[in-house]
Amino acid sequence: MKTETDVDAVVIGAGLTGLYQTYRLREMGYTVRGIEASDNIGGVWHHNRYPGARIDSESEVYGYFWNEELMQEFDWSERFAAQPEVLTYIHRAADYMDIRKDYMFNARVTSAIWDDAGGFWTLGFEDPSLTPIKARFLFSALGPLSAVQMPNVPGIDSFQGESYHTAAWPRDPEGFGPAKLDFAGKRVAVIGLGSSGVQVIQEMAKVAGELTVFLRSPNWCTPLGNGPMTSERMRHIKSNYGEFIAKCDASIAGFPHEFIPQNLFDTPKAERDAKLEELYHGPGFSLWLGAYQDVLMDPEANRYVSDFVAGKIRQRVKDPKTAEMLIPKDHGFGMKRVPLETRYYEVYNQPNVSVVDLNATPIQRIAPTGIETTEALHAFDVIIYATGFDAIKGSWNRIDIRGRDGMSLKEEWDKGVKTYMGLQCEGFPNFFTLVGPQNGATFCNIPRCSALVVDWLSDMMIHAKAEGIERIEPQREAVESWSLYCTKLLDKMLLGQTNSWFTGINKNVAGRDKREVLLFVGGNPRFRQYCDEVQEDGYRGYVMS
Ligand code: N01
Repeated sequence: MKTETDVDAVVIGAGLTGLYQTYRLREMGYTVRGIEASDNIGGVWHHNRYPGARIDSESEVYGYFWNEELMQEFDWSERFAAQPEVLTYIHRAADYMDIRKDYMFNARVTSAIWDDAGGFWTLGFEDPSLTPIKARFLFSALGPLSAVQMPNVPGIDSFQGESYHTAAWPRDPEGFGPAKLDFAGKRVAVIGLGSSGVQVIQEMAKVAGELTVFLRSPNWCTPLGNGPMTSERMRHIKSNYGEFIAKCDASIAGFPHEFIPQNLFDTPKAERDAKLEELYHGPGFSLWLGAYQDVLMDPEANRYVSDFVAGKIRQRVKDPKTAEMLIPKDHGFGMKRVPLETRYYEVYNQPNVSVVDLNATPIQRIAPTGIETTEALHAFDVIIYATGFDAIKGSWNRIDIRGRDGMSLKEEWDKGVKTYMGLQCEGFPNFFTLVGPQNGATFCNIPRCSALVVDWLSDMMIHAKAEGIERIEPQREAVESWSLYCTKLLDKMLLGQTNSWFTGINKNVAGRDKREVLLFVGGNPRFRQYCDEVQEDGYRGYVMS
């Protein structure tokens, strides 16, 4: 017998994706409750407030393209907006959706249990004073990069100075940016050289008395190309938003960059070198996502571009030994997420900046006064952990999610992730993983691509409402076939053969040392086409009752 629920649907997460999904469900006439662990909206932009945090997407394509009014109203001040402005944008979007009233804040979900007989989910909370909620449908918009990960070194709590993780940075109580912390003249350590590390290093180098970078794996970084957004350019964007959207939607990852439809070595050397030079200095991911079509697939073409970028690092970093340390040796250009930078490499020419090579002298422990490597105890006033996330699966693994017969999502995913369209897993009815493993939005410009997924799922929910459908789950064959499709696509890409969060590797998390197929790398157009075909085919691969 059907059990009454508190609400039709729950959406976990108040980031860009969760807010929009909640809004769409409400507007379709579902009763919906948004649930957020934090005290406010914004998701990663609420938490990642470290100095220097900004988007690597062009500002105008980082947002809700469905909201024409907001697009026409909002003026971005920089080509690549800084974190406080992105969060301001999200708050303005929330005003438009009048969405805060639909959310519970300070409510960390710790369990989600499916009742197969009653056909509903029960969500339990960390805070025992919160009453569990029953919902027919569960949408998880947890964020693939939100489960904060500390390094697995002993002694972290023993440190007597200040310490911060980039993704859990203290907030300005009066604004949307970071707390006003004073690093002037201090001895600051940064561990981690991903996108967060690169950005925070650039800022710390300006103020710290001594900045020490603890380097384990350097990344290939290219210039961001930031600058003020002139009112003329903003006007141009507003009058031509349609073209910007079309360009993003035609590209593999939802950015305004397209691969050159030509192989690198088919282009005369002088021409290709000039092109690489132009792309290197181009905005955003110009070189990563806008170079020759074979660079991310053909090892030789990739080596050529890697050598080109290595040459840039050697030019920009004066000390040859330091330059060599900063050139990746374990992967080629673009096989991992490319951090974008602004005078990052020049930081290493400053007298107040030094590097500790952790490959030569690994960290032994965090000591009360600093960081102890196999070589020395380095004393600090501040340690900044830019050590990233338990990416993609981690956000879901931190909740006890149990489907039919008590099946644990984490245990299933430990055996190997399998999904249908990155949206549903077998044995977990009415449960949707937005921007989750193997979803088209995860290897994409997330606000744009996740909104497309939310729209698609919302069509499915409209259909469900019209047809009185109360249970949606994927067929086993559909799951097998989607997961195989993801595997085949990833196999063609060099990034599939590289250890990184893209492929599920995390040296800080036990059991995360084997590569996995967590991404759909077929590109946004192909994912959308697949979605359209499934829909036209009466939601092929989904069992609805
Ligand atoms: O995290 P990361 P992130 N000892 O995982 C090192 C998005 N993002 O927060 O590779 C020493 O990339 C680790 O070294 P290794 C973006 O998608 C976007 O920087 O494990 N070092 C690595 O260098 C990005 O890709 C934006 O050897 C340790 C670093 O920490 C994603 O978030 C800005 C260590 C972690 O790098 C994640 O970026 C920021 C240890 N024990 C983030 N543990 C923008 O849009 C880890 N490391 C601009």
